[in-house]
Amino acid sequence: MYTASTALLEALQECGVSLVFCNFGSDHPALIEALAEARAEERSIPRVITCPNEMVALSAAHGSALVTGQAQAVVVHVECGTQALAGALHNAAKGRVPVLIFAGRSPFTQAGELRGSRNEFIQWIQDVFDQHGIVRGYVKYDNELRTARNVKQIVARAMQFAHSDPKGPVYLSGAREVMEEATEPVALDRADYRPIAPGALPEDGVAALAADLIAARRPLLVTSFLGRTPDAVRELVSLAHRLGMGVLESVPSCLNFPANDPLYMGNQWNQPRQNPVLAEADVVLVVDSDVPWIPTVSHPAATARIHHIDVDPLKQQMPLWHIPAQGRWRADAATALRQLNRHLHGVTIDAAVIAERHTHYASLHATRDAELRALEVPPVGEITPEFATACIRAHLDDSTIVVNEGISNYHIVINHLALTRPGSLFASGGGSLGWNGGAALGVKLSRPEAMVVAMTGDGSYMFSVPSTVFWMARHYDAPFLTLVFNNRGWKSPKLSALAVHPHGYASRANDLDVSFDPPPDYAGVAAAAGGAHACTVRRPEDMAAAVAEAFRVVREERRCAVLDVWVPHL
Ligand SMILES: Cc1ncc(C[n+]2csc(CCOP(=O)(O)OP(=O)(O)O)c2C)c(N)n1
Ligand SMILES: [Mg+2]
Repeated sequence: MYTASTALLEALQECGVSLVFCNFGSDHPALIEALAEARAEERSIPRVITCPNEMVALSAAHGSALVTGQAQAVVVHVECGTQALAGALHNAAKGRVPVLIFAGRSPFTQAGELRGSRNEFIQWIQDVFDQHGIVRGYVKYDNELRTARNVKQIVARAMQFAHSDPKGPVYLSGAREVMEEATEPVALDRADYRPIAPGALPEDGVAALAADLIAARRPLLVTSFLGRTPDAVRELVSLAHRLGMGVLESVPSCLNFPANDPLYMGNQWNQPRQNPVLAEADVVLVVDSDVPWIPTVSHPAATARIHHIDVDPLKQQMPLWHIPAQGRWRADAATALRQLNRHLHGVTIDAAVIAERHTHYASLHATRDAELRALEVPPVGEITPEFATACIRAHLDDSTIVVNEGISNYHIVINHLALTRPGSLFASGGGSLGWNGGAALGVKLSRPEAMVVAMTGDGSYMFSVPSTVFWMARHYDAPFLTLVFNNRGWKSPKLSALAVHPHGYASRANDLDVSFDPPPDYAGVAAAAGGAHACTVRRPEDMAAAVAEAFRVVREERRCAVLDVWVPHL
């Protein structure tokens, strides 16, 4: 039988999907039948990954897309499976990550009129008026498959949306009767459905921007996610070196610039302080950033000239957003930076001016570097997050990919891993916690040769549904290492409260309802769920051996390892 479901599988395969993260239900008999048929006939289909939790499924597709650029597929159960995607959908949307979500729908006939008609009580309960309304605020495109005849065309169009800038999730649904419908195969040329080509700067924009950067005394580039395209990092390194331009990251969600480059000026997270490098810059080029600075705590000088290049400069998903900028362009970062580099080839720049800029930034870089390294000395008593992160750094190799959900230790992970390779670090780009486990799985499934490390807060570890994550990691042979910064609770809501009410009742209270004392055995959960190597570390002197053993287990035994690292209480 060639049904709408056969066509769906064929379309996914032809659109480059290699992984389908599935959480099945009564809406999927046709799909399950089509999968079994394809396997019986030895037809090539995407690999099905069974996901006992939908948020993990979508986080895994997210992780996979970060390292491949390819949207994978997530299959969920009607409206309640759609709801269970939970905050993972927020993360994919805010992180501008391509993914195709397919949900079934309750049958629309109840008297056996069509194959797939209602035959289970739950199909009345799960019939809702606006299934797509659950996700519409978070997807770039949604559509219902209404006939088997154009399933492939609609999947290809949805993929075109997902893969065109700004990228993001798309959502399709299909009722049981439609997914059972027989049809004729349709040949589809994927080349007809290419995504929109990356945007470039207009010619006058290139010249004006280059002139301003050359004329500046202290040019500075601020970015959060241009490194999503590794080519953009290489272009940025060339541009920064040609101009003697500093690079400052703001809440980076990937590696944007090598941490060991003398022009790297570090990163700003939620620290409540004016960033001195930002204050000093007279020309600021913002490239791909949702929050280049937080105006109430840190901002450029009022006299600074600001330019903004972004894949989404209007920030179309954000009701309130503004930065003052003289120039604004919607462009792909790699393309725009390449244009600037090419333009500068033909321009003479005063070498002494550039040399002075290099010297200035190199000196700031060296000072920052020394300060960071001083924080890594083995502590006495309790393990510091800085020391713990430096212990991880000692074991990284050229294949390592880190997913960062460190929360109040977010910037510490970045500062003390000090990574240099484009594509070696990712955060969700969103704000819904519990991404790390699924994301690490998705990265490992798509990059089996990589050593994958998840760095997570204890709260975020619990949000990530570890029972599902570690069962999947063992079942699909996708081992990775997790370090839990165990500060016994949610430090961030406490910091938020004290920032607004520094001298209020909360500042004097013993209990702010954010502690987990005594905490669960985080590593034990992973061991029970998926045979992970479990280790709790409370003393600095035990760290080195514990980390070495965890890396060995992941690399040699191909088992997950969870290091529950006790850092100072929140
Ligand atoms: C799904 C979700 N629920 C709640 C929050 C609010 N929130 C932000 S940070 C945080 C604490 C996270 O705890 P942990 O991972 O231990 O990090 P810590 O703040 O302790 O460093 C919470 C609950 C959120 N961002 N996302
Ligand atoms: Mg915590």
